[in-house]
Amino acid sequence: MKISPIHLLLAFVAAASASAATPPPPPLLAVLDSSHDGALSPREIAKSSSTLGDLDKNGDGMLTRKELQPPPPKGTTPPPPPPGPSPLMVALDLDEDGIISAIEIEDAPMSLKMLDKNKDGTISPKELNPLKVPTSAAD
Ligand SMILES: [Ca+2]
Ligand SMILES: [Ca+2]
Ligand SMILES: [Ca+2]
Repeated sequence: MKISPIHLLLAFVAAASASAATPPPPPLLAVLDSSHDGALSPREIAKSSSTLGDLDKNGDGMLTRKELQPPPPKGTTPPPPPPGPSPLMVALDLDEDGIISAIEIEDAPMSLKMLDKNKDGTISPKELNPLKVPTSAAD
């Protein structure tokens, strides 16, 4: 296939902007990580059910995509959708329907603990982004 200069330019701009600015944290993490250290502590995991419950604006007991991803402030362009669901969403959305139901909210602490691969009780940034962590094949 033929690659036109404009495609190269677009790729360059995308790469440049990706490296220049750190992307905003995934909404779910931003909500659950009340200490803003990028990791979920045992306490943050334990209260995840009530934290998620607070997001349920219309009180129907479940979190829809709209409630999970609040609209950006006026005057700003919405960020492009992430390439895939965040590991947090994957962990919480047990039936993969894109909605966190009442049962899934209730099970949130248990679901989150599944992400704690090294069982130290804290979900580290690495554990939240397993795709970005290179596997140590050299070991
Ligand atoms: Ca935290
Ligand atoms: Ca669901
Ligand atoms: Ca951990």
